[in-house]
Amino acid sequence: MKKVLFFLAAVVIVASGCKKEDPQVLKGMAIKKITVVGFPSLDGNVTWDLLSPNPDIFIEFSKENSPFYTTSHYADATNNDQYSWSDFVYLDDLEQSYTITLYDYDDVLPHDWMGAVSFFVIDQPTTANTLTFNNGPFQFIAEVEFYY
Ligand SMILES: [Ca+2]
Ligand SMILES: [Ca+2]
Repeated sequence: MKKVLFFLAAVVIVASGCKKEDPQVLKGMAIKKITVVGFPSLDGNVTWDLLSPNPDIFIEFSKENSPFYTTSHYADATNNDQYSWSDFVYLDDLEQSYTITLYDYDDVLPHDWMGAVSFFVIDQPTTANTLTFNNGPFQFIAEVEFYY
């Protein structure tokens, strides 16, 4: 009788093991931290603002063309410094492109567009912990985690 019970227990363990989801199927990428390391110092030929000339930078996440997350802004940013946001943002759509846009926060809307990078999660190297993106002078480093 003991042998039979052991056999049954072993069957149950094997069966429940088969129910586990395939760990190799990518579900998305979490951005844990973004650090802006460069941006255009001028808005064309003029400063970003009239009174406090340096830009007041923040980041907007959008999927296709729909924004879904916006960070706080740093006042009067300069290219001598780096600016980080430790906001967790989940990118869980593998079919659509995401865009990360840098803006200069303005009291009088619209905010000034400073640069943007678009990408698909599935095009990113899933073994990476940090990814570097750039588009012209706009450059940032993202701490990421892929989840399955
Ligand atoms: Ca401005
Ligand atoms: Ca300013």
